[in-house]
Amino acid sequence: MIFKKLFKGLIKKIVQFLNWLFLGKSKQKNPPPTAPLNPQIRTIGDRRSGKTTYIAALAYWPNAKPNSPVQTIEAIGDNARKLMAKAQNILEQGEEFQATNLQNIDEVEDYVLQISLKEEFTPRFLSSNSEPSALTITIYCKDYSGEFFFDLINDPTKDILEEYLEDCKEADGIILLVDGTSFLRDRDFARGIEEFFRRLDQIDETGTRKQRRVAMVLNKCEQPELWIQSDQPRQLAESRFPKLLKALENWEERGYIVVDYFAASAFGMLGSFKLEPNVKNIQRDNQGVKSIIQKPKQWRPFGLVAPLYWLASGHRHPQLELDALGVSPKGKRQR
Ligand SMILES: Nc1nc2c(ncn2[C@@H]2O[C@H](COP(=O)(O)OP(=O)(O)OP(=O)(O)O)[C@@H](O)[C@H]2O)c(=O)[nH]1
Ligand SMILES: [Mg+2]
Repeated sequence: MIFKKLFKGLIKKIVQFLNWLFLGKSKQKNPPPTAPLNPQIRTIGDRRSGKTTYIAALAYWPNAKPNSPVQTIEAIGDNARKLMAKAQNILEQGEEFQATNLQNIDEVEDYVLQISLKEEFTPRFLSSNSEPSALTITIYCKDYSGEFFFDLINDPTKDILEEYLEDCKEADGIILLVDGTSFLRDRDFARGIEEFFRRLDQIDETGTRKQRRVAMVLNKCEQPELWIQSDQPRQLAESRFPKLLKALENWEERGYIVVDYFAASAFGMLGSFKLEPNVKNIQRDNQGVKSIIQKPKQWRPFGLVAPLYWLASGHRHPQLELDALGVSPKGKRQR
């Protein structure tokens, strides 16, 4: 018994040490963060891309794996707690959220979430001292209506868009959430993102510029055609949304944004060896797929934290992404 405990303790220390060592040295696209880990984030994306569900699933964080790098996700304040309750009362009952309305910017829901990583998964360069210590990231996140993005594409002169764009000016990071099955909309999305950054750039010109991080998140990656490539999010984005990717990378080349790619599913997979999507698809068209959870008791989202970690720190967290992916339906070990 005592040996078993000692052995477990030793293994934990080794994992801690390796993470501390290697997470600090993993290949990174961006320089280390200088800002505190409390970014202002806006979620944009087409109607039905899954923005509200994504934030709700994060706030609720059901059935976390015991070996996940994430210790806890805490919903802070009334808004986030109400959303968490909705995740329980709506999503977990096998229903879906109503579409979010385009409204006056002051009425847009603003959620605060506190994400804590376990000490052994906190990279050395983010520890405040030389000892490993647990990391907490506080996210301030606004859930825009997809109508905002739709109008940027189809009705860009609408007055209310200017309010939203002014509000985006405050953002440190942007989640561009894309329903991975809606690839027929690639051209439209590229136009929308072009319009978005062109106008944001004009607004920025009048004040101080900041280089924002943009996480393009391919959502609904439990769908088999996406799941098989979800360990390579950039390639997935390039093969499905080449025009959107090019538009993003053009802005990146101009030094205006830093972009990176992620794969996620708010509903996740079922099973532990032979995995299958934990969803019932209720509608499919060129706008993407509408689904509900198939087995709510086994609801476990994947890939939701990795983009937020990157937005906050500027570094990818390999284990948060591994945690997301596990084993593919083909039994292929990911990454
Ligand atoms: N398959 C699948 N469906 C999802 C996922 N996340 C959300 N959905 C479904 O996608 C549809 C739209 O979800 P919402 O969260 O309301 O999307 P939204 O982007 O907030 O939509 P708007 O408020 O209209 O902009 C619903 O049918 C959800 O149940 C996911 O990870 N996988
Ligand atoms: Mg919504």
